[in-house]
Amino acid sequence: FTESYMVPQAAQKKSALEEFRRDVLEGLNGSVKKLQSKYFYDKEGDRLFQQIMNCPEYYVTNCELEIFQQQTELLARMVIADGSAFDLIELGAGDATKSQYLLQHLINAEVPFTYMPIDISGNILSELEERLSSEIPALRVRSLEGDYFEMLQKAVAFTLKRKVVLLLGANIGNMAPQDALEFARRLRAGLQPGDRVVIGVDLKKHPRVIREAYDDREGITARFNLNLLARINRELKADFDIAQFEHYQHYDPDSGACKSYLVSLCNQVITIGKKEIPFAKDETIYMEISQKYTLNEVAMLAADSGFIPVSHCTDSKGWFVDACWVA
Ligand code: AVJ
Repeated sequence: FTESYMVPQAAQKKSALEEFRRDVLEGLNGSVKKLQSKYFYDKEGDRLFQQIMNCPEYYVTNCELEIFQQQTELLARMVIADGSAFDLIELGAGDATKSQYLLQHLINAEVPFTYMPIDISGNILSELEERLSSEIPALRVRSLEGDYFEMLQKAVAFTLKRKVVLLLGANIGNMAPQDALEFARRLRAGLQPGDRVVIGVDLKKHPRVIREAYDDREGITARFNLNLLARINRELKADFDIAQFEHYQHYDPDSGACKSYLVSLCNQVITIGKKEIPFAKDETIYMEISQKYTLNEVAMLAADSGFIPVSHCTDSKGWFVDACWVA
């Protein structure tokens, strides 16, 4: 039942490394230094993110998990809509822990559909395929490894049915609001009227709760951020002294921007391959945004990108929302 579309591995690895190098050098050469959070997830980064999800302060995953465990029926109704035939595409499926509740529910209800998980990690996809074929053997799976939009295009070309796109895990939060809007517009452009999106968004709440979720007492989030420097050292032949950088977290309740930085603890010059990058004491590297929204702002994002918000479910604390939009 399982088919995959994958790019030959060696070619893919080389160009990925070149792109990594370009992005890192470009990000560190500007007047304001920054790195891209999509590069957090190497093997060690995956492991540290697992640990973050187990931190008492990091509520995000548990909130959305609660929604998928306790409001599966409602989610299923979002997907089934008018009952017309559909296929289910998940952007950034990862290990699909949350969506698996929905998949199982739909299979139990004998709803016919193909599940198309899209992820940039081929490793994660093969593990997912294996697990799903043993845990939900009746599920048709067609996984797609690569960039969201490239693979979305492929997924859309595979099927004439109505499309339902899952974008869970507050992944949209890793884009600044303007980028999120552009992303949502591009997503809309790849869909037809009647297609749907189910999108997970972390909501504004007490600012301390948010800041502490990204600044846990055990320092795992700090290690998660610093790990990107270690990855740059290893993969791009650089010489960051990890002990000379410190994690700093900021949450601005007005804008809803939760941002993480690394701060240089001294004047230092870092070498990346043949390039030198000077850091002043107290200079920062902007690492990641985890943008928070109100329910109203989520509805506005839908409208501004050409979707109609149809329904949503929040967890029992009202901290997280899975919203359903129709194209
Ligand atoms: C994977 C985007 C959901 O922003 O909450 C967690 C990543 N970074 N702690 C988030 C993250 C630091 C996470 N998402």
